[in-house]
Amino acid sequence: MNRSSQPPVPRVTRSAAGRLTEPAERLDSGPGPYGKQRRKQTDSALAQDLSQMSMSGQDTLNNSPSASAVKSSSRGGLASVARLVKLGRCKNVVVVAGAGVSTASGIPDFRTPGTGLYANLEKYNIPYPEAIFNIDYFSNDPQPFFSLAKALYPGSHRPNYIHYFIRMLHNKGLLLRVYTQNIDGLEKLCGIPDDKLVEAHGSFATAACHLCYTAYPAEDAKQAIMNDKVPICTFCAATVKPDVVFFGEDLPQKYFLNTQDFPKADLLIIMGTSLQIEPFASLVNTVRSTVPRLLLNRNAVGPFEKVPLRRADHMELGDLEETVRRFAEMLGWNDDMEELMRSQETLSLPTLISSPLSVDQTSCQSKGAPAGTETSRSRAGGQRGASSGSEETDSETDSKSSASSSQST
Ligand code: CNA
Repeated sequence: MNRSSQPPVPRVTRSAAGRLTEPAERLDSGPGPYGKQRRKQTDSALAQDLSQMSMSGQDTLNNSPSASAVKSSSRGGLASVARLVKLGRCKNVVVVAGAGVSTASGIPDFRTPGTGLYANLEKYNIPYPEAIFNIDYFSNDPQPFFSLAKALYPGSHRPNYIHYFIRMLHNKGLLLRVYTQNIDGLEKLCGIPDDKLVEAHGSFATAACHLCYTAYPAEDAKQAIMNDKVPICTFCAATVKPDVVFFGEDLPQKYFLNTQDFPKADLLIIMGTSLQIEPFASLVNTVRSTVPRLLLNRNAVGPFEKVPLRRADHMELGDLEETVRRFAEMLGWNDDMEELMRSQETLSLPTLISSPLSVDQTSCQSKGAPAGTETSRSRAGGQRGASSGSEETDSETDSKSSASSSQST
């Protein structure tokens, strides 16, 4: 494909640290993928990050950041935010969601010790956790990702209370947008309309050749993957992949709504995410400093690991579903939630896979251009630039986000 003829489009890629392309280095760094040396690097990177971000004269490094942050967590923060909502002060709520939102639906997250996918890698036979979303690794061996895809494909899981709470924010006219890193489609399934939803890491709703990007019927890709077959592009014979965004691939154009939404937000709710993946980790810093940020998670993450918290920051640590139920109660939404869930759960939920394209089942849609692919993508190692105007952080597994004004590869 001749990329130079394409008009410049802004790009942000899902983080793909240099280290991701060097699994050997990871494996060398200790006994197994999470060896001691690597752990140490992480801690020092985090410490450096914290020292760079800390306010002058304030020592953030004397204590473990998480422990300190927990101490400074505003007890009653949930009630304070509920009060603001009830006073009508939060009418443009932005939600940032991660895998912890769906654990109550029976889908494991990545990083929870014991149950997270990263703790169960033997199932996927991969050398290091992020290989499962590494496009080069996929190119050589798609099976690990396809095994995971079989578990995540929409259809076998139902939205839970937390998804419906986000939907209720919409029903109440308060939701500006939900930015989810999840690929399970449960936000859509619980009835959050498309225009309120940014599935930043893509979804299984469409599929395309991972090499030439030619669209492929999503239902056919699903059938193949569920039957342990590899869907093949008949145009170039490479492997077809659901349009889930891998490391180094561009996020959907819809993601750029964040540049309008975050400055406009009057409440940011961050739920069920470790904020380890860029650009999300930095995105939460792009609301105005006076805007309340509410973290609902099992543990402190991202900027909430740093003390002191912003004055408008609140976090409520614990089981997410339990916390969200309490939040709904404080808001006086119990009855509405019950009714919404009852009405939705009795509906037969629609399928999330788009209808097969009208082409031969085994062939790609057309020769040449990647028609119909929602996500324009680049390979790892493409041009990197500044993230979307936010503070930059460096995380253990993932590198900075990148945006550029032109296609570069
Ligand atoms: P992560 O790194 O696994 O972090 C999840 C966070 O949620 C952790 O901080 C957990 O402590 C917290 N958490 C999990 N369960 C609960 C609970 N019941 N109550 C409170 N807190 C809880 O996942 P992220 O979303 O931060 O990472 C982004 C990745 C994960 C995205 O690229 C996703 O594609 C990917 N992922 C998605 C799914 C899904 O679609 N359901 C599942 C697994 C991984």
